[in-house]
Amino acid sequence: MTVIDFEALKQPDYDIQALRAEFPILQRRVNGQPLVYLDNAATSQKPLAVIQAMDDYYRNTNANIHRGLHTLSQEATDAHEEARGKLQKFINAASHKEIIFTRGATEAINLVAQSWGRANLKAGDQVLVSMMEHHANIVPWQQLREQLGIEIKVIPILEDGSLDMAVYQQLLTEKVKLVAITQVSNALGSVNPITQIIKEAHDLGALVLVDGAQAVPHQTVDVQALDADFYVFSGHKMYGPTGIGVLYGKEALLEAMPPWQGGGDMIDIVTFEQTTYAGLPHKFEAGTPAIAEAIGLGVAADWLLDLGLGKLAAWEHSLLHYATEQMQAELPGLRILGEAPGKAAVISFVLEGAHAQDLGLLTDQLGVAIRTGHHCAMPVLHHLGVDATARASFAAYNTLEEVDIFVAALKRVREMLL
Ligand code: C6P
Repeated sequence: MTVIDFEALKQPDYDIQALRAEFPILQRRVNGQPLVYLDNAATSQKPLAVIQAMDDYYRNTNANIHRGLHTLSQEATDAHEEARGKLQKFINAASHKEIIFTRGATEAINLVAQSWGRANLKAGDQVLVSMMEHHANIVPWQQLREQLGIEIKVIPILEDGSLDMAVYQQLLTEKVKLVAITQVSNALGSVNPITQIIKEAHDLGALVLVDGAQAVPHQTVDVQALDADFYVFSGHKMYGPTGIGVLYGKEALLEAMPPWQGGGDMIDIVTFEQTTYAGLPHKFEAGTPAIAEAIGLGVAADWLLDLGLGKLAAWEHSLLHYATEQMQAELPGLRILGEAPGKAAVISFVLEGAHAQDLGLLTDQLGVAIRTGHHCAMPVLHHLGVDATARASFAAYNTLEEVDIFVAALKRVREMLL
């Protein structure tokens, strides 16, 4: 078991009360109790910087982009493209052309499946996914399987929830054209050795799509250092707004891919006979985009970089270790799913005799927000023999006191239910 340094646990390396003050929602009460928000893997709360940037955009700039010469349209276009530059910096992409705005990680994966997949895969080609994927990184490949007759192979996990790298290496044959894999599991917290995964796939000529939805809020991501071919994430899990996310793709790959959706903004010239398309990144951004959301996400990316992801992650790990220890000490019949070394600050658990749904409902009565259910990762839960878990997931603004409230709430609920 992990040895805990309680001195190191006491304080994060930043002023957490000042940080909490940046999140208005943390002041509210839920069911008469102060809110303890531990559902950060589902969506994080938003700091004032993000809220104010979006409010300011609608108050002072709102216009459609790329369409008008008038001042507001110019300003909105500039702000939208500036946001793209911030996201480029956030993941260290080589060019702004490699940052495609999407509605989120889900849409980004669907884009790759339908554009790159349809253009490059044929019957019998294999896509490797892992047992711990979110449905967003399973279903689009199944749809492609129906359309093209490709095969999907699944990399299993070990008992502690880490990826079975030995089987990965066996599955990695020349039939594999794409490895589509999550960097961090939302259901188990496992952190996959993504650099090694990418290198080994590339050695055999396969491309790699990384689902970074649960990684970007908690660790620095450098897509060039990773050598990822595609990297996807959602804004709302990294302190940004909903409705916006990013598909990163290497420029040469994106350049060669056909557009996915057709419409305004993604074209060069349209006639009834023929249409030519805009260059990157606009080729993949049909229709009026989520302008305020892109601006908000740009601010969130800068906000995270300014704070320092390393410091935030160190504190989240302290919370993870403290919560794990407290839960193990206080809750007989506890089973934590996912205990891979170096896991992210996510605790998925079941309590003997208490249904996950009841845990979620009753802790909510005590002001504590956790997620219950299958977490859109049904295959891995079924593999581990459960239909549902309760899940607490931590963010930079959570405190040790909140962990205590959470564990006390679980204790009370357990007593009520048993
Ligand atoms: N996981 C959770 O509670 P969207 O919905 O497109 O923003 O993100 C989808 C997604 C993709 N991959 C991973 C690893 C994810 O965790 C998620 C979203 C949330 O765990 C909502 S189901």
